[in-house]
Amino acid sequence: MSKFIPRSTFPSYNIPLSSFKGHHQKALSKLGHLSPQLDLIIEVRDCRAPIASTNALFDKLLATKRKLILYSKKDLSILKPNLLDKWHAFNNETYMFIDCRNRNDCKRLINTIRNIYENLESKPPLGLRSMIIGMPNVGKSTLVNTLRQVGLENDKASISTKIKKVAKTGGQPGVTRSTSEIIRLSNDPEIMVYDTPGISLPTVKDSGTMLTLGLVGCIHDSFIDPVILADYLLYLLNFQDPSGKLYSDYMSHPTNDIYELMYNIAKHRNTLRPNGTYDELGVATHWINLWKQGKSKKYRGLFDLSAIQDINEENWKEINNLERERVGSMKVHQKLVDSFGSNGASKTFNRKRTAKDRDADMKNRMFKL
Ligand SMILES: Nc1nc2c(ncn2[C@@H]2O[C@H](COP(=O)(O)OP(=O)(O)OP(=O)(O)O)[C@@H](O)[C@H]2O)c(=O)[nH]1
Ligand SMILES: [Mg+2]
Repeated sequence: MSKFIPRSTFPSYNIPLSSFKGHHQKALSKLGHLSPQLDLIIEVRDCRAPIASTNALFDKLLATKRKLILYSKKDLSILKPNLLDKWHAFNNETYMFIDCRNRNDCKRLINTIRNIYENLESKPPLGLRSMIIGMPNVGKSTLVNTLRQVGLENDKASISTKIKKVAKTGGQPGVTRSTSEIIRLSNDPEIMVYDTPGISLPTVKDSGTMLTLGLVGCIHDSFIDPVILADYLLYLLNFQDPSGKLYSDYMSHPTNDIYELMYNIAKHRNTLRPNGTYDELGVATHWINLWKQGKSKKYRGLFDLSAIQDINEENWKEINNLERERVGSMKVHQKLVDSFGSNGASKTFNRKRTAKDRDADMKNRMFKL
């Protein structure tokens, strides 16, 4: 048998490149308005798509803020941490790898935020205010709930009452529709956070990026034809491992033909019709969901082509710069510049003191006297 050669390119299908909605625009404006009052921005990205789930609009809007980057869903990913070390060392950026549902990861994160607070030059009297931002469905609300559970668990005031989940979560993008009220994560020191709706890009750069976002659930299931998405998944898997081992449950040899794979999946699941046909959409969706939801440990994946190719820091920086340039020429960006200036609303790294802060300052001073 001749040696199997995986496809080196994927056809550029005519799929929509935008899933930008009214509530995304609204959330962006809210972000701009709240930004001067924030000490810390927590940006969540999906670590199965570290590049595609980065939203360059945030960089444009929050350029001057202190930022902590989180790569979520680490339990579903095979991304090598040393690749991120390599990329982020370039800009001296702080990042963490987390599972948003894992209490130990959230304890680590709360401690990191506490350290940031302790190292602030002038400590805000009303505690540290942060905001969790990111693309849709990356795990922001799940993170708020777990952080609250671990941040308040030893707190005397809340020890007798059950700490309830405050943010609604769900398997599809767009569960959170508006920016939350401020939520308390810890009392000593006071750490507060805003949960925000996931914000997409007005348009993504190419169909490959859109397909990657589809595979990690950042865009809604109904957006892309499941057979195209299933085929893109097969293309990426063959790229990572041309032996066919990643779908050896269904067939004994590797293939570039999604219909051959789907036929074998249907056969394996006993859903072939007597005439040899099968429900294409159903089988494609089943195949995608195995990976998207990480049905078992063997389905841990990585769906960003550049991350699979292990690109170096120079290339990563170039991709980011090109993306910032592309986003900078968009109408949505122009609107933000008109409202908040070219560096976003914040001219300072630290947050502005509000009337409430000044009031608290005054009380503290009087207390000392
Ligand atoms: N396996 C795994 N699942 C996660 C993780 N974080 C979140 N999830 C799941 O991902 C789904 C989306 O989580 P949400 O917290 O609703 O995501 P979100 O970012 O708030 O989404 P939007 O509000 O739509 O922007 C839920 O089904 C969570 O259970 C994680 O670290 N690992
Ligand atoms: Mg949410």
